[in-house]
Amino acid sequence: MIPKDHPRYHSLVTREKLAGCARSGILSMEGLTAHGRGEAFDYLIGERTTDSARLAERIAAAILLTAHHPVISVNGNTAALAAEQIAALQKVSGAMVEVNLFHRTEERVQQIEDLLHGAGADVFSGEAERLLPLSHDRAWCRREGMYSADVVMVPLEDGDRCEALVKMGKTVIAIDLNPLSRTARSATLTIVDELTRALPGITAACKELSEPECRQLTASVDNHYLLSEAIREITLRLCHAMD
Ligand code: PTJ
Repeated sequence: MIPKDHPRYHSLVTREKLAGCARSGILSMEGLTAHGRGEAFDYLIGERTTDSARLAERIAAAILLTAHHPVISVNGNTAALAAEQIAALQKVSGAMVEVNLFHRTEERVQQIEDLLHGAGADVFSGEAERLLPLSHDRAWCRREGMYSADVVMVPLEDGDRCEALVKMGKTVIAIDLNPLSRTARSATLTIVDELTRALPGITAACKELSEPECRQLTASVDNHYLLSEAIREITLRLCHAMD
């Protein structure tokens, strides 16, 4: 039992939830280590949404709203942490939700799809094919889903699918707390924020942006600037910690 007055209450409750999801198979065991890396970077940015991340969330909303065929790709970590938030973003953005896994088994795909359905998401399922130019199982996706998408959102990604999607000509929105990762650097737009803060931020922006604002934001994408700002925030915090 985690006491409510524990200074790391939120983090401990999240860890407990993820451990349960790992036991039930929704989260891969490797997903626990990915979460640990995310927590470390979240510490470094101060466990808050920075100004540059807030801007990135507004740009992400504009990209989703103006896309022809946007797809939100969901893996085990994303489903375990934020199934309801994925459903909420789908409702306001009109994006398709598709499960895509690195540690893929049919059973895990089904479990994650069921979890998303239960949270209110409309999941695009059906026959997957090995369509992406990758030697691992993230290559499996749906022809009418991610394969034909013009915009793909990839929360908590490993870099090579992100690179492959960009090479295929797609606009890729990453959510990744590590501004140095291959994913962060190869995506069209990277939101350096914790998933459960970033998703409501994008959803809120989807509700409020006007068409001219969307046009202006989509024309302003500068991932290099956003990543530099994230690194600047981390550096500032480290410098203050030494004062
Ligand atoms: O469910 P599967 O089988 O598809 O596997 C998913 C994992 C996460 C295991 C797989 O995609 C993986 O190995 O990812 P990586 O390469 O560890 O990358 C995950 C990235 O997400 C890292 O850069 C972390 O810093 C970052 N991250 C972790 N937790 C969060 C996060 N970013 C935002 N919010 C988080 N909560």
